[in-house]
Amino acid sequence: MNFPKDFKWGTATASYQIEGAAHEDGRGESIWDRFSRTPGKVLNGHTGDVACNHYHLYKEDVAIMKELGVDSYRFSIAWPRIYPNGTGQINRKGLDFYKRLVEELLESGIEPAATLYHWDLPQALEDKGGWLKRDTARYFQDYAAAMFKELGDTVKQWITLNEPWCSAFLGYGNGVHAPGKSDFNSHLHAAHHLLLAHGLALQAYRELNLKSEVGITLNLAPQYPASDSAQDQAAARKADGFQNRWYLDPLFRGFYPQDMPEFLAAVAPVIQPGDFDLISGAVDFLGINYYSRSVVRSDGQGGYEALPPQGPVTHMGWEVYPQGLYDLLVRVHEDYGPIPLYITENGAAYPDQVEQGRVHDPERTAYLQQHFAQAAKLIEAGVPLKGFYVWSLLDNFEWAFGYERRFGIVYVDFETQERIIKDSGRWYQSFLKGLARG
Ligand code: JJW
Repeated sequence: MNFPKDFKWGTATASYQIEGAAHEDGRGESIWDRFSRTPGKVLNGHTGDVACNHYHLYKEDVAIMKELGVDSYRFSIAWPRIYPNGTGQINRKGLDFYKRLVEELLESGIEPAATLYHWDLPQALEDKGGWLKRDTARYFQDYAAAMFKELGDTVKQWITLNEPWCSAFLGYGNGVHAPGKSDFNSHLHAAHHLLLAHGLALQAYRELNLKSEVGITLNLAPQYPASDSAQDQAAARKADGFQNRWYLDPLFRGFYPQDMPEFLAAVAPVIQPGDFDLISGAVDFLGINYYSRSVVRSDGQGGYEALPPQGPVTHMGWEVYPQGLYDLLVRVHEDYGPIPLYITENGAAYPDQVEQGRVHDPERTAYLQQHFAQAAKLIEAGVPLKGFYVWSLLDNFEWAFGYERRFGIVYVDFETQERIIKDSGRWYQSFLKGLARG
């Protein structure tokens, strides 16, 4: 496999999934604190109260990354640590944690890449309507601007939002994620306000003339038709509109897809003049989280349904389909480029076990190796792919699945907080060692 010398290899995490210390140093309540305490919402009633205790063990975790040899670390900043009520005065103790983390990374020769919103909205803002309200986008702009000023170019890559489809649809459309609301039409209001929040943060970023890069991360999944019938092709096109184009089009073309009349009617009431100029402001890169694909067919009534997985699956039940990464990025490049692309998440959950102090996870190693190979193919094909972040550095709180789904290349014993580099982590380490680096 050949990669350019300046290709960025990293690992990724998110604040609520790893930090713990949920009540320390003035951190405010987030929607995930509230949601995880709501009976029946998270497997086994797990919460992020302790998680990987990364808030206290960050030096050990940075040392592990240094040992692995990664170039960059993608983490997220918890809004409720900075503004416990979402807005007002900065909580300095919360901010200091991220300053210490960034300093530790820089001293270890690892580039910090920070996501500003990875799903942990301050509960105080949710109490006022959360992402269903336009004001939340304004509060986000203030928070983002403060982080750009405080951390500036020490963070080499800024990511405004992680996976707005998940925040909007899972949070407000089907209720599987916090805040657990379920109304299809209003989830599109949430999506619009999230996109607007991105646009407003981008505007604040540009005013500061920083030298680092800014972008957004989307969870995209290619939607393949089950057959070449016109009905199945139309079904795949609809699924693609829902999952992918509803976010890509406003960001890169300045309006929502015109072939989705029901969606357009639902979102119309919250669109204001000028919104699309903000939303489609130029980004320096697009981050893509890729895990799997869908194969869809017509349901015979103008809608669509997904077929069961067509091959091997991970512990999430998601089909392992490396070719989908290639197809997806070629398509994004052709339809929305040219724009530098990063894979900001890719990885797999498998039910790992410790055996004599080791974790043998050949399936995860194979998953990563196959997806790295597709990344190499993409570069060969001329797609401007600039980096790849493995999800995740650590086993962590996998949202509605609690600690039951392990994505880490480093095992975490949640009783003792012991970390063990899995065989896949060792494989990544030797892969990185074998690269010709400048
Ligand atoms: C969809 C649930 C039916 C995370 C989903 C649930 C049922 C339509 C992994 N990415 O932990 C997608 N992850 O925090 C970000 N990606 O549907 C990072 N996507 O709805 C990782 C979960 C996910 C999902 C989870």
